[in-house]
Amino acid sequence: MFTSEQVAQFSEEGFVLYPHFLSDGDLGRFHSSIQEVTAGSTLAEHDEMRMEMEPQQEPGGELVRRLYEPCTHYEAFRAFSESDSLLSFVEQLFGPDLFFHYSKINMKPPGIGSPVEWHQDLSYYPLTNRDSVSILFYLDDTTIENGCLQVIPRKHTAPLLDHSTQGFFRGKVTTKVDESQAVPLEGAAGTAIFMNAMTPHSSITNTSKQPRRTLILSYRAADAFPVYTGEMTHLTEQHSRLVRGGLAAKARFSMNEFPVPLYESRIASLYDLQERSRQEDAQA
Ligand SMILES: O=C(O)CCC(=O)C(=O)O
Repeated sequence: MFTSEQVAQFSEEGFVLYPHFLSDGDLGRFHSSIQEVTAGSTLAEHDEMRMEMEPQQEPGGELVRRLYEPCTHYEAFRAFSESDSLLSFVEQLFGPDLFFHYSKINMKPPGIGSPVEWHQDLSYYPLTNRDSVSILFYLDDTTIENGCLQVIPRKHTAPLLDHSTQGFFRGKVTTKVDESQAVPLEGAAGTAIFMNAMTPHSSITNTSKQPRRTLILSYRAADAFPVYTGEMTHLTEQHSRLVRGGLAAKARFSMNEFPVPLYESRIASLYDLQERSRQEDAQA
């Protein structure tokens, strides 16, 4: 369980890092499941509903960028996402009534792994309040060199940073980010990072020879309801489900207004949207 200092850190800083959250057994099960699910997939031939490949490789290349929704599709991950031990941590942050929201595995393979630009998760799926957490579980030893998460503390209670240009959502912060405030979060395999969905974060390309796989799960308080169901945004709701406690009879509002993500066109993922946005920046 979290100590009271850790709960206070989450509330004040917008994140808390918890070493050795996963056991060696958890890591072994997750690594085997990933191996099984990705075996035989190539850039030219893979299941687009279940995974996204690194685009900068030969058609026969096997480097996977992301696995979509492991906690819905694969038993080892689903069981973990609904486990009492994990949900008890989330309950310490948001109370007894909890929704699972979504999951993914970002693979960041050695030498190529795509960067993730500065963004706040709630910009993708506005909710009636900020009681939403993204939990990153490092599945490999993770350092600055292989692209650890970096966060900007104490921004999760401020208004959302701008993620748009010309009225359209770009999936990344579009104003200047003061990177001198960034905190890199290195950790051994098994480390968990609990991050408020309003905390700005990013990670750089993996230029090292070491993999950097990260399992990401998102949960929210049952009374944090989606406020916008436009194209793309409603997709983040597809797998949401009550995992602890009861349904909320009232939506709780903690903000008077919040920007909604208006998409210029359909996108495959955050990576795809951020890449398009980088190309537009380069042309400007
Ligand atoms: O993989 C990472 O380093 C960060 C991932 C992330 O922020 C996201 O997928 O929304």
